Amino acid sequence: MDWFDLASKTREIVKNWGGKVVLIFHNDADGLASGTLAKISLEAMGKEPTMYCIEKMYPEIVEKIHGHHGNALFIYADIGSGEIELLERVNQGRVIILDHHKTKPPTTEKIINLDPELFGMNGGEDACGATLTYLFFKEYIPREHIDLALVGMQEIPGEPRGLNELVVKEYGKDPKKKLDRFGKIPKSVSRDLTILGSVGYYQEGVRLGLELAENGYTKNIKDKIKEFEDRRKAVVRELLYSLKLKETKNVQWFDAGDAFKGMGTKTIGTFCSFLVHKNIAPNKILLGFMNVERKIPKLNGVELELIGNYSKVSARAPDLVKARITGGEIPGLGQLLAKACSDLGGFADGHDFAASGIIPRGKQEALVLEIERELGGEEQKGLSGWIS
Ligand SMILES: [Mn+2]
Repeated sequence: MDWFDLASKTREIVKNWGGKVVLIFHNDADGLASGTLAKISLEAMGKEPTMYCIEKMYPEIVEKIHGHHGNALFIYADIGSGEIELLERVNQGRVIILDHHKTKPPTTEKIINLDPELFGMNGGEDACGATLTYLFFKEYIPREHIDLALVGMQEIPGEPRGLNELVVKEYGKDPKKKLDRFGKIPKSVSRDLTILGSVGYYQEGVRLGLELAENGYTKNIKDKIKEFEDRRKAVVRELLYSLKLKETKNVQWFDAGDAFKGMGTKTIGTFCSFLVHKNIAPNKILLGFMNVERKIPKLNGVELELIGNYSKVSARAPDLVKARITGGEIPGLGQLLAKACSDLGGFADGHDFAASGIIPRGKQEALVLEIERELGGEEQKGLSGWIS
């Protein structure tokens, strides 16, 4: 069955659903665009979705959402497709996934996975979450909100391809020009949504992001974007000034602790992406850690809080590490981190040159050792013997 056939069959399930509907979406620009498109559409269908905006698929959080809402219809937008097994374990209702990350086919018909990866497309190139959500709900979406798909696809580099290209054709105007509803080009709107949802995650940023995506800019939204970004930049300046990288044979790392407190965990990734182009060792994997806050920001759902204390880790590959990965000498960072994090009771995903994960707090140095072990079967020296 092709994507559009499954989408229209699945749309019938949503239309005819008599019970509760729960909408779970990611907190980056594509996630907020996807969440908004789904919310508008469900409301147009006469449904009132209970909404959760999450940064990662924390098993304990996903479990709680499903435990609380039981036999509801759960719609995942721009998140979820990487955790099919977790969803199979916790789901007691129906699940529909509109996501484009690496995935696998579900083994139960209670879960419908519309990830383009399962339809011969490349999720990292041919579609974004907002495009999938737009195409899925199209008949319920006001014509002008097609711009949210253009905003969502900004996370994918290069010219639009596959389903994204299809939506751009349907938009019918120059996709690089200012959008009527926003008065800005898609890239700028995407940047602003990222600041609201990711930097402002713990400070009502998600609510403001949804408001921006649905209704456009207000003075308050513009002020908040500036305030969040100014604060983030101040923290970055402070960190750059005080930063000392610890080093082992293949890894260089630092722990930002609570420096980014009040901001979402994407901030550590953004900081590492910036640092990787600075004067650091070109031949060692860069790892940055930060503390994860326990409380998940509340929209209209139940209170959610992480049970454990966690650290977020971001991994980046400087030039010589990229060469080692490309040459097949060492595995990609996504693979490396996924193994190391899961061995320590956490989880991770990502690409060859950039990846991120979650580990129980206190295991930061253990993670460095785990990576060293994976990379070379170094004899165990203990961390102190490696720090230079
Ligand atoms: Mn996305």
